[in-house]
Amino acid sequence: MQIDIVSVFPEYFDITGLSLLGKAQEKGLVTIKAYNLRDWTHDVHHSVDDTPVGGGAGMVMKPEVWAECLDDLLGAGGTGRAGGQATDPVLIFPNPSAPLFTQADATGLSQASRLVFGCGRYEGYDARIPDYYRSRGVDVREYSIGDYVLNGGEVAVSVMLEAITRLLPGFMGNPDSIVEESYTGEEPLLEHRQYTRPTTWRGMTVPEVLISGDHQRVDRFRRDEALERTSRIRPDLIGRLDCDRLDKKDRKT
Ligand code: 6GU
Repeated sequence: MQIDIVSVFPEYFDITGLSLLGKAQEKGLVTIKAYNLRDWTHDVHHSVDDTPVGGGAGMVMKPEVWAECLDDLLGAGGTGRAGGQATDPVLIFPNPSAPLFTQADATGLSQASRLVFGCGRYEGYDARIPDYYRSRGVDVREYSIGDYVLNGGEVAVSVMLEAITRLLPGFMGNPDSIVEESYTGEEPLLEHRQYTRPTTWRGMTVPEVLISGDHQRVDRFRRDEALERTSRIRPDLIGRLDCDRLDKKDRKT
């Protein structure tokens, strides 16, 4: 997978060289490049923003600079290839006013061969930028990562990047960690709580069923806990549960 990121603070993405994502790049699973949007400006001030048409506070990112940059990265007509690189780019803009980015989106995007992220700063970017590339047949997505406000898209892109790349085949040391989660991805339940040894610590014991060796009872206990915790902590997720997937014992809880 090839990932290009455009930002006025490309240094933000130096962190992608660390940890598991750094290893994945060494292994050749993914290539990440961060570009400075200001490299596509022509004026002495390298300006990327202007005041909002219609009035209001703050600044809005200009469409011309973004388009020069994205035409270069995506290939001039919008869709296509850049320098014979991977095809089928998905263009992603973080935007606090967009639909929420979910595990299902991460799973879908982990199948793409090329992602291009455009980080907006200030009050946002001109709405015609995503509209233009969409009209040229590019798969354009806009996502928010949660109901709070950040100063710009960089941290949101880091979050999406991590959620997507950890799903790449070969990324995880132990692929089972993803298999178990993809189940929770399909069925949006919070995970059961985890314990390790010692089974008694400072007078606190782990639930007895977990040391029983009875795998059926362990599975039942964990599923009950997942359902109970989800209804209490995230009742909004319970609403999204597929009733056909609940078994008779689930209904009793
Ligand atoms: Cl994607 N961008 C910004 N600036 N703030 C956010 C966000 C994105 N998602 C939540 N808050």
